[in-house]
Amino acid sequence: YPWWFSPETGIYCSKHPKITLPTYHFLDVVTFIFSHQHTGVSPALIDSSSGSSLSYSQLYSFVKSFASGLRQMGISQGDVVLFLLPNSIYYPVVFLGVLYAGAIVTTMNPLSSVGEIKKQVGDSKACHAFTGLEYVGKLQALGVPAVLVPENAVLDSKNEAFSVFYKLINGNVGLAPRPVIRQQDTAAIMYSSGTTGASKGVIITHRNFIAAVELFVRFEASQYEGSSLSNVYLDVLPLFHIYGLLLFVMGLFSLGSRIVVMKKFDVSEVVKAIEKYKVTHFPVVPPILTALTAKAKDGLAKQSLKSLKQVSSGAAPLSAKSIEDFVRTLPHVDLIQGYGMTETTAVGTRGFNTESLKKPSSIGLLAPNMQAKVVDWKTGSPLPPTSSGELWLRGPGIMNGYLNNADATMSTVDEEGWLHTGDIVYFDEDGYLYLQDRLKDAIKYKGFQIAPADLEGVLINHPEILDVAVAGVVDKESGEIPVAFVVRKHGSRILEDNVMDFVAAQVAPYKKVRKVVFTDSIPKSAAGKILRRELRKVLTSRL
Ligand code: 4UW
Repeated sequence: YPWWFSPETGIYCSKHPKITLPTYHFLDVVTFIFSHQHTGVSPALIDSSSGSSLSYSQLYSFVKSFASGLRQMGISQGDVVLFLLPNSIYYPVVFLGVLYAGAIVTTMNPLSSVGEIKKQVGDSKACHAFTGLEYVGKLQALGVPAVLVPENAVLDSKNEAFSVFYKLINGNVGLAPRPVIRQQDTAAIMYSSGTTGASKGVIITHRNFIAAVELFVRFEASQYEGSSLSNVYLDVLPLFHIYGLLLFVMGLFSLGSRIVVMKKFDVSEVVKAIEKYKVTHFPVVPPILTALTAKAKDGLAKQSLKSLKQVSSGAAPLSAKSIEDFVRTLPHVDLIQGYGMTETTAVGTRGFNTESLKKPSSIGLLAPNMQAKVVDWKTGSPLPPTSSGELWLRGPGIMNGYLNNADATMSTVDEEGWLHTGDIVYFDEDGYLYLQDRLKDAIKYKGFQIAPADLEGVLINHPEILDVAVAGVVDKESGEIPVAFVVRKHGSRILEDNVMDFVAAQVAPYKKVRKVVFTDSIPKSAAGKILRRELRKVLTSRL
């Protein structure tokens, strides 16, 4: 066997050299990030539509002032603050400001429904919120006090509605004492459904974020020649999700790279932004990659993408056809894949621009300091390279458990510290990983997580539905779509549209049920657990 696999223990270690992580007990991720890079007039963040920007020194000073202001406002260490915010150049300011004040951020999609927000506020015990003008009504309905964050630096500076925000970023840094923050303290509560059940709060500590910045973002940059100062990244990924958050709110600032922030994905706007800001790096999810490839087939658009050096894709499977198409259309751009989870603080695997370019369908090599096992999910025995099984991960990115849910924590992270990912993978003979299937319930719609149990919880409240199950089915455009299997109550005549509208009124748009199958019974195990793989099989054969 190769040196990175031990047949005695069944443990795979990373092929990368081990990295020393900071061991100081008292260290927060904000101090860590800015200990690498924090001054200078070069832009840290640029708003793609208006071109307005924040320099590194502005960013650092705003973050410090914000933190101090928050404490004067009465937000204390350990308080939880909800982010119902779209992407903007101020998102990182507010996020890092809250963490620097010793408080905790819980993020969510700003398009979430009032019901979904209520649930998360209740579970996370958020006492304050940051939001945009478009979304504040939903928080008012719930009585959660909110500070409005501007979206357009130029237009909004004169708007009274943002006066608290402007006071916070331009306040006096020294007024409130700095809290003492330890690496082990909670920094964020991100929501994910994990392997089964409804979405749960993933507890991420300062130590998790520091490790992730170091092992994922800084390590990757160290593998390339030249300075990361000249790299320009385009951010269309949502900052409320771990993938975008780790890169664009944390890791890249420690490298001094430039980030162009786009509020919402639009392929023509993307092409324009890449040309205008000479973007070099573009992290995406598969549907964005496909759209970019299609656009680049037009020679003019392709010309505009000259500056692009690397596209990295993750969060959902990339089809062989998408890869082939991309490589043929944009041969000058390196395509790599990465893999991570909310529960691993995005640390997992990444491809590199060397030999991995010859393996574009691989999700890359195990990150430094991480260990893995590939486990036969029927027998529980660990498997050697080239055999597929469930991926288990262990290392410094692994979450500090699920909030208020000891059972889910115990069934996800075992007593030896292995996180059972619910993904089916194998290692090839060179140590590259390939993701083959998902053992868990989660549905990935355009890279967004949807917990079937969340939708089932909504549907079962329909007065004419007796029983229900939700499963994902492959979809060409979005990767996967949620399908509801519905058992109607006796005498009910509800139709597909009634069911879909019922859900749509209660969930964020990306979570909508997109197909309904009426059935007489839901296949369940003896213990009453829904057999989702069975359902998926039924559906595949029906279509
Ligand atoms: N191919 C197929 C992939 C892949 C994948 C993830 O929403 P979460 O919790 O988290 C994410 C994180 C994505 C990510 C992190 C760091 C990174 O470098 C990167 O690379 C570009 C991406 O999506 O969902 C976790 C689940 O999403 C699936 C997989 O099932 C995983 O358990 N997933 N990456 N490249 N599927």
